[in-house]
Amino acid sequence: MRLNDEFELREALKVYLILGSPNCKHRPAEVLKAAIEGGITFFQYREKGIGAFTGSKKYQLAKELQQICREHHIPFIVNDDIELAIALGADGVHIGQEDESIESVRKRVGNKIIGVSVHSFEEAIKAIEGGADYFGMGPIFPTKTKADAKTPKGTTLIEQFRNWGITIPIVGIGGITENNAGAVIKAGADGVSVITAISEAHSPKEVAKAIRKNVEADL
Ligand code: FQP
Ligand code: MG
Repeated sequence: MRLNDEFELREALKVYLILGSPNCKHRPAEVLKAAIEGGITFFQYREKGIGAFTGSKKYQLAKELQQICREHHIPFIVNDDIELAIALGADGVHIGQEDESIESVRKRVGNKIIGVSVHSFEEAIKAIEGGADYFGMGPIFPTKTKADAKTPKGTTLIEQFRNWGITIPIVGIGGITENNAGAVIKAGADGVSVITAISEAHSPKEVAKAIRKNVEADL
């Protein structure tokens, strides 16, 4: 799947689930399947945190989740691990400011989707010049998922980017739930990215459904 057409990518980013084995109380494959039933539109495999798989366990889980995404036509993105993304033939990668440079990643992945975490105007300009396909912006709200997360900044920067005429697809991330997803979309984001609200939900399907509904309502 190649989604480099900007309109298609923007559409696909509406409800972006991220997870890896440390985020899931139940089998990650089951959480992903339920979330797909509920209406998620994009997926990132992020195997990070306490007890995170490495090596062949990481590869096997990635492959299993990729297969599920394929069956349901959900783009499959790999966080940080460019080598894994290439080995699997993933649809794209997500990189942050502390990861490999966009230019170098672009050379390695060709026309795969490249998402970049952005926290300022300067980072945004550099990322656009480097050929980023979309931005992940946050943390919008407080989060416990990422130990090294920055201070939550709300939706102000997303609003400012849109006022400055930055049109690149944006997803908000960090502490997003069905109750605040709409505000992120109203600020100018094309989608919301969610880990805990879905991965730790009693019913990932119902939460995914509620988030999708609220995003659509405010788009
Ligand atoms: N936005 C997104 C996305 N995905 C992410 N993984 C991040 C932001 C955070 O490198 P980074 O990226 O700052 O930290 P980590 O590698 O620990 O996730 F837009 F996809 F929602
Ligand atoms: Mg990263």
